[in-house]
Amino acid sequence: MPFELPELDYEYDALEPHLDALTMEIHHSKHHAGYTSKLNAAIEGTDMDGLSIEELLSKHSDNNAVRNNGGGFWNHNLFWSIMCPSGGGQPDGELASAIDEKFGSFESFQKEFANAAMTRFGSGWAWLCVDNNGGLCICSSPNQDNPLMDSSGHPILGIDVWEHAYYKKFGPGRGDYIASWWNVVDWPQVSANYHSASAN
Ligand code: MN3
Repeated sequence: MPFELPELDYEYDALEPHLDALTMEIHHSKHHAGYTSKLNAAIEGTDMDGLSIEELLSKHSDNNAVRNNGGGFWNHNLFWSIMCPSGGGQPDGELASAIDEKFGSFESFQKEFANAAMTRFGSGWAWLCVDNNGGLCICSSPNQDNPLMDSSGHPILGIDVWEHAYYKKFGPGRGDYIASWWNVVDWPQVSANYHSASAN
């Protein structure tokens, strides 16, 4: 079965005014669709056909087409799923406790995460991950790489800092984009990701 571009759970304009509809539409229907079809083309007829996306990323990231397009496929799947129109605020429950324990406070976590996103030179992503010891960690990756590729952690939250994610609305203002993006983060979904990643 080829990989399929996921439907969004909300309309392209649903994250306005924080993320603009045109960027959302192009990002999903062109960029994410492109990674998806190129991933399918890269594995069709090879012995990689039939592997899960996680298996492809952890075992076949030495294949550049799989690395770039499989990474793009997985990363954007996460990205859409951790945003929602009623997002923002702060997490609660065990994720909130884990953030406080690791980073001191939610504000300190936000600062460190935004710094990882700001200092990623060129195109890439910043991540909040569950590491191999079950703790939280922040990191960033170039291009469409992610921590599944070197098995260093499992992302539960990620922000796309490619210019295609923000340039139409924010121009070169990556910091303004990051500040706006916090308003659409779906913390209940991030908490669910935290629990499933911690259970592994
Ligand atoms: Mn993108």
